[in-house]
Order: sequence, then structure tokens, then C-alpha cells
Amino acid sequence: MATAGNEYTADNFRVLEGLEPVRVRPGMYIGSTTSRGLHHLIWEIVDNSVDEALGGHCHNIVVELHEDQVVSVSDDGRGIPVGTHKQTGLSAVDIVFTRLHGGGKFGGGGYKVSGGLHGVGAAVTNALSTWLEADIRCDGYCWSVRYERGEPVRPLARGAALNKGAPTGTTVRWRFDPAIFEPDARYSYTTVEARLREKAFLVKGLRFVLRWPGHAEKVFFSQNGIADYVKEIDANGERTPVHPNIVLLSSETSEEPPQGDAAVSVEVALQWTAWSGKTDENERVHSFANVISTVDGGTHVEGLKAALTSALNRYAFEVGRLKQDKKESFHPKDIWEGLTAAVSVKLSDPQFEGQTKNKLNNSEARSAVQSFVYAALGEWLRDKRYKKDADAIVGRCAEARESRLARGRADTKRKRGVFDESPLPGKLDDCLDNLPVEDRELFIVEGDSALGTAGNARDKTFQAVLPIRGKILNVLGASNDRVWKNTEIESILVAMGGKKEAVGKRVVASLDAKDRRYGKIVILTDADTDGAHIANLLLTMLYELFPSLVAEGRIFLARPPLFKINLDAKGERFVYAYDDVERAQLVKRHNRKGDDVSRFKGLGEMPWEHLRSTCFDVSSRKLQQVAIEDLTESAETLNLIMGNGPTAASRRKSWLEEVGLEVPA
Ligand code: TSJ
Repeated sequence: MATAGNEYTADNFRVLEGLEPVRVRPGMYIGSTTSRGLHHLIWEIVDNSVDEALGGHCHNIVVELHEDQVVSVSDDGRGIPVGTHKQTGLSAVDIVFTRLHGGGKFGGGGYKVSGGLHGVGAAVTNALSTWLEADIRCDGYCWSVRYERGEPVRPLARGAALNKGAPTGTTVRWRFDPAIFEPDARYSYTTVEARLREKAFLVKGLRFVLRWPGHAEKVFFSQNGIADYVKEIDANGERTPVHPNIVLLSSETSEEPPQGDAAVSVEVALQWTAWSGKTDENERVHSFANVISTVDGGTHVEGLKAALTSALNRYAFEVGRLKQDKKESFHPKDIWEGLTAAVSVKLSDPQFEGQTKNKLNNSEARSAVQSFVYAALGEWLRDKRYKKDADAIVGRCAEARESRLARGRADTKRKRGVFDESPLPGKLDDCLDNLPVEDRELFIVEGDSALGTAGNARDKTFQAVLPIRGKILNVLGASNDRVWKNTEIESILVAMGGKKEAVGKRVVASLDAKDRRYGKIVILTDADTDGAHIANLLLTMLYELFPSLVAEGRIFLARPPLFKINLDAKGERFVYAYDDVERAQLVKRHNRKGDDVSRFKGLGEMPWEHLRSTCFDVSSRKLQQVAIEDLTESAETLNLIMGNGPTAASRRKSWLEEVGLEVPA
């Protein structure tokens, strides 16, 4: 994607580091020295050719396994530049193969959009190979170079002249160093095949050829890009589409790269399928950033989820499938349930986070996907040609919604004996199961309407959400019988992994450490007086039922802000205020006017981005740990605070102030 006037020459390569660190710590660069790590040697080289293809300069890539585990990758691109770098006297080729961060991806010039782990790929493959050779066909000649264990042994040399009209391109061959890898590390046909297939779907018009001993030559080429990909995932998963036309939305309108720093190109393919009896959503939403698979999703997937929810809700209202006046709406779950999707973004500076760098972190990707998909899907749904598809899609979401509601009703209505093994409450929007209990968090949120916002704001990998309706029972003073008839208390108990136990004639809650389902319990209520009261009742209930959780410091209060004060006209810079006093102070301090302030009505109406950063995102939120002193030593004193009587009001006030809640009127 080098543009005119932005000539890409050897001088654009910046020189940083040598290769010793790669041989000393290969795991840092390729993840591991098992077969899995071995494949990185291929990916790093192939990604260079894919980048060339993304720029529109290459259309064919051949990957071949030869005798003795030698691999070659060949493309018909422009050829790695063979000129010499003025300052260092090194050829661009040497820099690509012997310097970390020496690729064209760094330091200006070169590609706007680029894949590859860190842009150090070719050097890493070279460092971990007993030998590596490159042939470069460009500038009328075939040039070649050879390295051994990363060191140049045959500097770049001009060879035979190319025939007139002969294609340009690059071929790289290497033998991995057995001293680096585990003794049984081997390349796998199926692994390479799957990767090339995936890449072909992501770069329309790019053709891969795979040659592998014992297998027929295979070609990967996709006419319809990720729409074909989605079709194939469903075919393999034996799922039945509920509409014939796959939704394909693409923001790429021309071959030209998008302009501007934050330009993000977005391509999305969507297909809803019938209920398969499984909720395997992780398998079904595939995401990519710069043609790199982001297995753990990230901002682009969050943007997609938010956009689908709002676009489909809006359309369902328009066509009368949901009744707005009855407060009917799709929960993100309803839309996700039957969905197979691929989302592919291309952006100029992808940030990957997490241990395995499999999650996209750029916030501009979230907003780009969200606004593009919201608009484009809205248009698609209203397009007469897709009327039948649109109806089927909304019908599928409505079906998911109805069955979710039915499950919820069945759950709360079911008359259960006190000692039944209770299934998890239907209202619980649980987190994924694969983390230690200590890392899991349960958010008890006020009101079903907050569920949607909280559902978007949380990180599903470790944050579960349980909505609680209305005023919760004040357990102090309530009879044992009444406590256990309360369905909200019951759901909290069950969600947390607790059980009911008979002690004499009373029923008490028990929560064995081994049954516990969450390490932290967070109470999240509206930032108003009602919310404070509900938080208060919940705390009392938790302390009464599970005193040890308070003692262990596992209970927290989240504080959603009440106001957002814009610091510029667009509201891109802003501060939060948590009460009227703070609002007034901040408005004054920042020299703002009253109309720079917006008030969040309740959790349900708050844009989820704000809820995320203040209450869910561990890097920015401020939770308040509830200490036992806050709750006083015993339920007796608590009773004083919660109960009636002459001093109750003032005690309640001082306690609430201490734990940072607003005082209920
Ligand atoms: F990994 C690798 F670097 F060794 C490698 C690079 C391996 C393979 C198989 C291909 C490639 C590669 C590099 N193919 N195509 C390119 N293109 C460039 O490096 C290139 C060519 C021309 C210009 C220009 O602006 O004129 C810029 C670049 C980055």
C-alpha cells in the first residue's frame, strides 16, 4: 500500500538490534519450541508475502515442504528491495533477515496496513534456522543471499538476468535448527492447510498453492472472501442457515488505502442458523485484525456485538416484531445465539494484548466497527432484496429471546424443595468457565434494564452479571420463612454456588469454599438514592447470609458516575462526577458551563463504554471494598443501623457516608 510520492527504498528500513536474543530466548518470539512454535517460522515468512498482497502487489503465494523438513515460500510480488542502506552499508535484504524490528513496518514509509506478529518475522525465522536462502527477482536480475544460524555467509549477489517480461518476486527457503526445537517438532500438513485456507478467505483475489509430500497439490482462493468463510464454518459445524443470503458488509470501496491515522477498514459476514442444541459461540465468531486471527476477540468483536444489538433492536421495533411500549428488546445473547460471523478489520497500528497477543486492543477498531456495522446492517435489513432474510433473522432472534424468557420464568416459578440441587438461575449471565474461581467476579446489578448495558460493559471471560429486580427484602427482622421465599435471595445464593441447609428448625445459607463460583462479588446499583438503598439492603443480606465473604474482603461496591462533564465541544475529553457537589466543583475547575454536563439517568440508559471504564475495566474502575468495620461487628449493631428507633436515621447516615453511598432521602 505504498502510495505515490512515498517511495519505498532501502533507506526506509531502520536498524535496531541483532539476532542473539532470538536464539537465546526463542520462546519470546515464537511462543514455544514445540511443533506449534515451529509453524511460526512459516507464518512469519508467509505474512511478508501476504502484506505484499494486501498492497495489491502480489497475487500468488506457493508454500512447499521439501526433503529434510526444508520449507520454501515463494511469491510474485515486487521482490524485497535490493538497494543498500546509506548509513549502515547493509542491504535492505540483510536488514530484513538479520535485524529485529528491521522490517518495512517500522519507521515510516512502507505499508499502511501490515500483519505479522511484530514485523520482526523474517529475522526470527532466519535466527532459528541452520540455513536460510532467499532469491529475489527484481530490477531485471535474480539476486540471492544465504545465512547460517542468522549470520550472512553469502552476501547479497546479483545473479542471472531475468528474461524479458519474467515475473518479479521473492523466494525464501530454510531448514529449521534442530538444536533450538524439541526433538519431535515437525511441520503439520493440516495446520498449514488450515492457515492458508483462512488467509485466502481474508485477502480476496490472493491465491495460495500448497505442495506437500504425500498430498495432492492444493489451491486456496476465495471469490467472496469472508462470506465464503462463514459458509464453510457452518457447513463444518453442520448448522442450518435460517436465511439464504449471507450478510456481507464491507467498508472497502476502493483499492486505495483508507486515509487518515485512524482509518480502519471493516469487513463483516453474518449468517444466522437454527438452534443446534449447543451454545458454542466461541467457535462461531471469528475475528481478524490485519489478516491475523484474534482468537480472543477484542475491540472489533465488542463493536460488532454492540452494533448488531442496536441495529436489530431498531429494525425489530420498526417492523413491529418487538413492542417498544412494552419494553421488549433483544438482549445481546438473543442475537449472538444463532450467529456465525466473521469480522475482519485492517488498521495501521494494531495493538495486540494478552499473554498470547490474540486479542485486539485498539479502541478506534471498536468505534469503527460499531458505527459502520450499525449503519450498513440497517441499510441491508431495509433493502427490499433481502426482505425475506431480514424477517428470518429477526425471527431467529425473537425465538432466542422467547426461549430465554421462558427459561427465566420456569426457573423462578419452579417450586423447589429446600434441599434440591438448584440449577443456575436463568437470569444469571455467567462468565466463561475456564478461569480459576478467584479470578471470577459476580456483578449483582439493579434492574433488568441494566442487564443489557452491564452485559456489554463487562468482560465475559471473567465477569458474570445477575440482575436483581426492585427492592430487595430487608433480611433483618424478616422471618426465616420469608427470607427463603424471596426469589431474588434465592438466585443470589444459587448463583454464588451456595446451598440451603437446615439447622434445627431454621434454614441457613451455606457456601463451601469448594462450591464457591466467584472470587469477588460486586454490587452495582444506580447512582441515585434508590440505588443506594438497594445496595444497602444487598449488603445487609450478604452479611447476614455469608458473613465470611465480608470478612475475607470479597464484597465490593461499584460506583457508576452520575454526571459526565465534557471538556471540549465534541465531548471527546471529559470527566465524571459522582454527585452534585463534585459536579459543581468540576464544572468550576474546568471553566465549563451547565450545558457541558450530561446526567446518566440510570444504569440502563448509560452508554456502556462509561459503565465499562468506571465499574468493569480493572485498569480504570474504582471499586470500594466493603470492610467488616463498615458493617460493624455484629448483626445486632447492623440491626441498629437498619432498624427503626430514635438513633437509626443518624447512624444510617453516617454509615452510608462512610461506605461512600448517597444517603437515601
Ligand atoms: F520474509 C521475508 F522477508 F523474507 C519475505 C519477504 C519472504 C517472502 C516469501 C516474501 C517477502 C516479500 C517482500 N515479498 N514481497 C516483498 N516486498 C517488499 O519487501 C517490498 C517491495 C517493494 C517495495 C517498494 O516500496 O518498492 C516495498 C517492499 C516492502
